[in-house]
Amino acid sequence: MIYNEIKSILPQFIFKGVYRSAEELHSGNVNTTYHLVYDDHGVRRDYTLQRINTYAFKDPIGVMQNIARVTDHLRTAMIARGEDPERHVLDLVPTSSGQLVYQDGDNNYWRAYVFITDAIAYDTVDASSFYEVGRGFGSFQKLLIDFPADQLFVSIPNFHNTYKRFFQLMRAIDENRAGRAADVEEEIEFMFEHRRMMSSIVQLIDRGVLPLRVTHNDTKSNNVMIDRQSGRAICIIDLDTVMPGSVLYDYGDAIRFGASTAVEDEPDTSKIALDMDKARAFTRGFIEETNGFLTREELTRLPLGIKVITCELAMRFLTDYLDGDLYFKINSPQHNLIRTRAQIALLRDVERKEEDLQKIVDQLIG
Ligand code: GN1
Ligand code: MG
Repeated sequence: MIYNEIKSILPQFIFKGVYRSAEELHSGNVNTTYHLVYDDHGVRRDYTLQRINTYAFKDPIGVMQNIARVTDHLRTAMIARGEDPERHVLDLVPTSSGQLVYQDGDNNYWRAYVFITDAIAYDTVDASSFYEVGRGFGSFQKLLIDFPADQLFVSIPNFHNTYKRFFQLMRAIDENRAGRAADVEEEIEFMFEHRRMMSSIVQLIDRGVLPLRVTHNDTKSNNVMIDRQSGRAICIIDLDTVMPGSVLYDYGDAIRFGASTAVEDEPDTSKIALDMDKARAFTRGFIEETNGFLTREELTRLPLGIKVITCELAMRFLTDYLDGDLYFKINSPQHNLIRTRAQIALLRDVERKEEDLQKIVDQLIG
């Protein structure tokens, strides 16, 4: 029962009112998330409680300090623009001892937020909401433009360093911990064929062609809350991987996830393609918000982000499959392999549509 998993944690946070119910939310692949409902003298209070995955995040306190700094900055920036930050910026609930995170006796780290009510996070998103998602991530970037990047702790080193991730795959093949390497020769071959392409953003950053900015680094459509009433993007969530990075990854990851015709772990790869209407809708929203400050070098290369990030994720899933599923949560022994194959199928379609994607971007940036 869910209550038993969390009952000793609940009193550690300053939740208002009396506990009523909890359900687990299953959309994340890394952390474990619960939606809590409290009753505060007849007023309903909703909260999010999360157990941070410490295999992925080695320093949860550093992660939480980043989130506190970033949300403070967003709040101040919104107030300065005359906007109301309530429901628009993640609101951390402190622990009873005033900390950002609670460490339990089993070395688990927990954190809590005010749950954003009357809003929805889409796992599959239609074109008009995806336009909003584009605006949301674009404006997030805009609000953080003057955030001092050197104050950010690097929550996962080399997170989008696809060049290094390739060598992690090599290591996993070599170690073959789960005895699965012989079953995935085709997928390994695919990664070798894409080796140069996948390192191209890292190289452009190294050469100074692309700048580092404060980026979100996990721009799935379900990390943007859309207001149920207005249909507008209101709040960017999941700030765990806010770090210095390239905007190409944020753009690319959003398209990879939101413009696919199938879910990220679709077993039937014949159903997987890139939906160009959705890609166009997101790109329009994103460019509307960012056209004033992204460089020409960044804007024109946005489509490269889709290829690189799709390949990177295929490789991360494959690496985890070879390691015996240590990183991503799985719901079947083949889950990481299914995810790998789905990403490869998507990348093949992105490659087919590359020129059209470039046209969309070129038209919108004018
Ligand atoms: C993980 O758990 P979630 O959904 O926030 C992962 C992302 C992947 C994503 C794929 C910290 O995100 O990098 O793109 O799964 N997060 C981390 O669904 O590794
Ligand atoms: Mg995430």
